[in-house]
Amino acid sequence: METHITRAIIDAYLRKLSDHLSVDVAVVGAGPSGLVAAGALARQGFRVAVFERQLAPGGGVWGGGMLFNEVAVESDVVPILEAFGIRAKPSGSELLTVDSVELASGLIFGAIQSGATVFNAITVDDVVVREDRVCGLVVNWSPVIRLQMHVDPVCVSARAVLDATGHQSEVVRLATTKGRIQLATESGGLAGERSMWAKRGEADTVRCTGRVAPGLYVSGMAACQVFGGFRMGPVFGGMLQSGRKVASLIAADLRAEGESQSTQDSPRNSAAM
Ligand code: 48F
Repeated sequence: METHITRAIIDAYLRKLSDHLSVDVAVVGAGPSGLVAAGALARQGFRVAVFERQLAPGGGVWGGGMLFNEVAVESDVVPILEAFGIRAKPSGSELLTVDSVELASGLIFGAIQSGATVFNAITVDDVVVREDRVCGLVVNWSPVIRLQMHVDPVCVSARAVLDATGHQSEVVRLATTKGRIQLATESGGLAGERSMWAKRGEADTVRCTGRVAPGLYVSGMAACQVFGGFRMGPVFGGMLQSGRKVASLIAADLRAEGESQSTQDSPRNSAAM
């Protein structure tokens, strides 16, 4: 019995990992923006893997504001919440509140049910860059990195990489430092997140969301870090909208690439060559 349990787990995990060594979209960070993006892309039929450093996906959602486990959202994100089966309550102002445990667990469950695969306790440690395009990730077990064990990582290739790592924008940092990638920002580098201004921050999160280099996209607080947006604290509407926006940008880019690839591969073009 014990051997069967172990074999079942190992076989299932290795199958899952092996099925995601080459994906359409690799999402780094299972916070709110990454999970909404992962769910939306998976629903459209893209192969999506989410890599999350922590054991528990959910990012900064669980703790609400200062461990009061409720978060605020604007009413225009109710349709996004409803798509995940998450309920919002009136607050007595124009804002609604959501139980942060319901929000985190609902986003995780919804993303997975939509077809995204979440790999927890895995840290993205580096990027793979070819001809100035980010085309993959270097990953290792989080405990290996935390304990500074001298163990080489492995690689995953991706047509698009989404940095949804929150305030540190870790993937973009790696792309600029080790990958020597020039960013689509004014300076070519990170502009840096600005201090708290909830209303501006909410709008900035969505405005800053997008493609930052070939193959590399940013959402959520990582987008504010890269393009210099304000922070907003425990109000999450901008994060959810950011996830939805980046999913539609990535989907459009991948479809356009797919079409140009199939035009290049078409028999008519081959004959012309
Ligand atoms: O920070 P986080 O929740 O991302 P977000 O979508 O949302 C931000 C809000 O939670 C909050 C806020 C509210 O409005 O400002 O902060 O921008 O989640 C980021 C996730 O990325 C993981 C990290 O553990 C967290 O769960 N992460 C960060 N770096 C790495 C990583 C890495 N190198 N590899 C894997 N996961």
